[in-house]
Amino acid sequence: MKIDVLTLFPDMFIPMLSSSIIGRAVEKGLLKVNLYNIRDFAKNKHKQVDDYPYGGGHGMILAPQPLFDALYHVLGSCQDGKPKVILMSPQGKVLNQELAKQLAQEQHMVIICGHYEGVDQRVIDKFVDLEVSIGDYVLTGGELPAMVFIDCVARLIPGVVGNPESTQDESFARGLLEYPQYTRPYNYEGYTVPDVLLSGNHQEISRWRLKESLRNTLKKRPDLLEKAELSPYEIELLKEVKQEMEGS
Ligand code: 4FV
Repeated sequence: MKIDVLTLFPDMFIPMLSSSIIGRAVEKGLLKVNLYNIRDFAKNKHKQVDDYPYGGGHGMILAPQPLFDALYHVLGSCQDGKPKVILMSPQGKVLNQELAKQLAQEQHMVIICGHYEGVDQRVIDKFVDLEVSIGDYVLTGGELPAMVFIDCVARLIPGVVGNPESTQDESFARGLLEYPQYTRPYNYEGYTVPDVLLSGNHQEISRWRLKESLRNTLKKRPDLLEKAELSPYEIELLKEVKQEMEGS
C-alpha cells in the first residue's frame, strides 16, 4: 500500500513510521508513506499557506493554490490509476473497523491533513473523494487523525501484524468487544486466572470467551449489540449473561 500525506508538519509522522509494527511494515515494503510539505508548493514570496476567510469570521483557512499544486504534483506522478484522496475532517465519515477494512483494500491513497479552521472548499469539491473523521471532537490539525487512520488501516495489510488471525478475532472484528485476556502468573496478588483458560478444553475456552465478549459488549457498548448479527447460539449465551447480571 502507498500513502501520500499532504501536511504542514511532516516531521510529526517520522516517529510512528519508524517504530514498532508500522515501522516494520515500512521496512518490509508492505507500506510506503511519502510525506509532502504543503508549504513547499506555496508560490507566494512568504510561502504563506493560509488566509482570512471570505465573509469574515475567526481563524484562518488553508488556501487553494498550495494544496491544488501539491495534489497536481502527487496525482500527476502516479502510474497506478487514480488514488483515493482522503481529507481528515470532523465533517467526515466517522472511522470504524468496517471502514478501515474497506480502505485497507486500496493500493494507493492520498491523505490531506487540514489545519487552522479548515481547507478552502474548492480543494474538497475538485479533489476529495472521502472525508474521514476520527471522532466528534475538534483537534488543532489533521496530522494525528492521519496517523490514527494510517495505523488502523496499515495493520490490516496482510503480513503487517504477525498472526493474521489476530485481526480476525479482536474487538469490532465481529462487531463485539473482545473477551478478557490473561497471561502469567496464574495468581498475582491474590488475583487468579479463570480456570477454564487453563483447562486445555478449547471448546469450553471458546464458549467462555464468546460469552465474556457478549458480557463486555452488553456492559460497555450495548449499542454494538443492537447492530450485531448474533447466531442462535450467541443469543442463548447472551440470555445466560443477562440472567447472571440480573442475579448479581
Ligand atoms: C479531525 C477530526 C479534526 C479540524 C480543524 C483540524 C481539525 C483543523 N480530523 N477527525 N476530529 N480536524 O478535528 O479528523 O483543521
